[in-house]
Amino acid sequence: MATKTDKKKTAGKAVKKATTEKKTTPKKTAAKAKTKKSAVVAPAVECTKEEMQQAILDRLQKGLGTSQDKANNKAWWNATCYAVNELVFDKLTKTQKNHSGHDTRAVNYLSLEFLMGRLLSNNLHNLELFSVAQGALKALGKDIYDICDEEPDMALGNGGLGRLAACFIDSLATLGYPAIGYGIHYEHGLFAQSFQDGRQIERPDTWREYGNPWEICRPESIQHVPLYGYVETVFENDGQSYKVWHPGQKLKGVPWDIPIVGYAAKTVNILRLWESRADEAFDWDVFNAGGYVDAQAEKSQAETVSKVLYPNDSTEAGKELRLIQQYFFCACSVKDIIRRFKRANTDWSLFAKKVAIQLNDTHPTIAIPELMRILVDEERLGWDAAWAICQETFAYTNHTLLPEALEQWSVGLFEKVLPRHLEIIYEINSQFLQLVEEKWPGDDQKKAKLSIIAEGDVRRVRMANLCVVTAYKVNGVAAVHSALVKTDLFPEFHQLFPTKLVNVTNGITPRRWLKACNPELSALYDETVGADWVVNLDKLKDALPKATDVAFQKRFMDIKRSNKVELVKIIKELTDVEVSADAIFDIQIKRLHEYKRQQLNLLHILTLYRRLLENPDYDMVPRVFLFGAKAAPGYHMAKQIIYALNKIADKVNNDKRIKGKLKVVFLPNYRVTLAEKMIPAADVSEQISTAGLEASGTGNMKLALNGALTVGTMDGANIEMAEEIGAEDMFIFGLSVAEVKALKSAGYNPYDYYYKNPELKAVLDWLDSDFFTPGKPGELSDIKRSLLDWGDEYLCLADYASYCAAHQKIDETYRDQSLWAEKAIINSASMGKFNSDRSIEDYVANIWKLEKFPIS
Ligand code: NBG
Repeated sequence: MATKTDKKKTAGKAVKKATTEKKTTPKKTAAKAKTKKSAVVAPAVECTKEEMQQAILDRLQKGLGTSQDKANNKAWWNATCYAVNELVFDKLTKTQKNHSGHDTRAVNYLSLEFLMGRLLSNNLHNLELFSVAQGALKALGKDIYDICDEEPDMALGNGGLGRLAACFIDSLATLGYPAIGYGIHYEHGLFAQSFQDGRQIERPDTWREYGNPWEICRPESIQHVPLYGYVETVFENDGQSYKVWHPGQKLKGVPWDIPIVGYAAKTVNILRLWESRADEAFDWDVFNAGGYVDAQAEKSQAETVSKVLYPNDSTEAGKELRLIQQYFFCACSVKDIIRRFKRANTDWSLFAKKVAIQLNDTHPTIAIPELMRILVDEERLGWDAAWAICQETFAYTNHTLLPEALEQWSVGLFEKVLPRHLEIIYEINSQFLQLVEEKWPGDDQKKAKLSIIAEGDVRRVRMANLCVVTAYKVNGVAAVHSALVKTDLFPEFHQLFPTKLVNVTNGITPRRWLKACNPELSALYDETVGADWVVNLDKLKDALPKATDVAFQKRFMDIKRSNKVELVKIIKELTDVEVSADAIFDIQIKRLHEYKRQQLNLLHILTLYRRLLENPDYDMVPRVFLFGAKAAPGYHMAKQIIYALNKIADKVNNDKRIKGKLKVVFLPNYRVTLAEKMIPAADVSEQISTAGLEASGTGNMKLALNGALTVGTMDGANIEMAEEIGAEDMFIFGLSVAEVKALKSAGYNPYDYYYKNPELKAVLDWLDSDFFTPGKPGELSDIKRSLLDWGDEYLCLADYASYCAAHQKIDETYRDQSLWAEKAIINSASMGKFNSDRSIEDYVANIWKLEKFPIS
């Protein structure tokens, strides 16, 4: 039998090479939890343990050509996935038939990122077959958690934006809405992270190196994508003209479908991911006439287009490829949408009634001129009719106010890659500027500011402006963010289109972020409020009266503790650091970015460390600071912060003088699967962005739902969380959005804080020494410089004192275990609003106007 050897081998490897995909499932916790059948929904799929067992064995033998005694865990995982697929595909076919039979209106969610994580456990939970599969595998001598641990994460996204897309498609399917997610079938998702002497090392992610059992290739729906070339104006006999784009190159888009199983499996939608290949139908004559680039280079470029997910905050390099990637994706998706529309319709005036296209950030903006191009040049609809369709079809979600994240492409690049699209954008812009002229006659400044084309040394296409001009609705992702979109980002657009800008507060799927990742708490809620909280998260409120019930508090905190014990093991395996489950687990998990202020957390850690060194008896509840974050490979300061935290961790964790009161752990290769282990074990959730800069945050919701208390600024969704929970049950600190603005406009000088606060000065000066980097003084000085000489753009020093005070309060509160438990329960039970089902219902009511079509 391969089991034991397999386990040992993997565990051995893991200690040596801390960052390989790890066995991270909290087995004991999960096994202890009773997986109760939902009381309100009938079993989604009929399948007995024996049938499941047989299906797995069949797949093992007939599908994978191996046998029970030879198969390793990877094969068992594959066989289990295929067995589950048989049930899923049946529902998928029924759903698709149902939707096309009714010619339903559907939303097409266009996103360059889908951060799906693992699918097996999620699909089993949504089919309500987790315990059936668990039993079946057990009977075959296998532990379901070991088997689930074989699955590589589908990490086709960077962070919150991609994970939001994944939560949304889960909710759309759960609610029974016709929807299709469109994305890219990246060969390599977000890089795998490891640390070498504390520094981040990136390795390619290989999620589908040995195939992916969840995906189905659909060669019958291949699309062809033109690029480069030139545009010809053709005149007809009646003097009318039309445009023909003669491309210099063509790509082929191959679709891979991944079934998205809604909870209780009433609907199985699809996520369609496009893979790029060289197009054999390439027009060599035209190409030769244009004579642009070397043919070989083009072939390999064709395959490069879907090769890698671009990390956020990347540099200039790869701009052309990134633009091509976006266009490739949009062209395939728009053509596919049209193909589906044409299956049942011939009348273009029905298009916007059948089709809603949601643009997830500006990344898929080129879908707008692409639809215009098809309607005007190919369908010959006439500009006005085509434009009317576009304006009724597209909606756009803005996810950030950070100027560097609002995409702009140089006109020159556009002209080279997408000459016809540039013409179309010019025409859209010229008509739009007439509107601006009508509203603000003679105001050239307004025109310059609102124009889709930014003038300057290098003229640029502003993708966000193109979105706002076109879309029928534009939404921000939390109330404060949407308000700032109106007042700060697009104030003139708001004047021009007063009903266009709206808010849809983000949410998270309770299926993955409570039911699957925290089985014990899930079971406690089943028992306390009824099992339908999974589809109606507001139900958790019924547990609020129990917040002061001592017996309930004990159960709630026992679960927290057992989750912490599991995380302690994972920490040991991944980093070899020993931590105690009695300490406060204080967790910051999110992309590494200066506006998210991991460096503020760092300053506070140094503050505690100094206090402990000055007085080893310093009275504090032992604290473990845990981090998980990837830095964009080209983002120097983010990488420095990782390095500094790792160096500080080395020192702190090995300093006997502080008697284990402080530990710092940076877990490598943060990803959905690791989040699923860290979140249930968190006591404190760090949501400490500079007010006004975190559009929403969604980790904040996941952590609170699992009973962590938030230390946070009044930013993003924290504000709405405070409304739901009550600010007194969170640790709110720091400047508000208004105060940030006031301080910045009054002229912020970080030195004022440095000289006035001796503790702050001491920890900053510490970074100049070689205390954390023996023999290499100055290695961490960049961080100090960025916080002083370079202006501390994100106001860490201004918020430092109040952040430390909030942490002091955390320490005091935690000493009263009953009070802490009460607050933890209140936090968790108040998260009903932040359910992605609610977000989707908001989108449906205010933007998409869909009808539900679950399979009966
Ligand atoms: C991110 C924001 C988060 C937000 C997610 C999802 C981008 C560009 N934006 O605050 O930073 O929660 O989007 O809306 O990744």
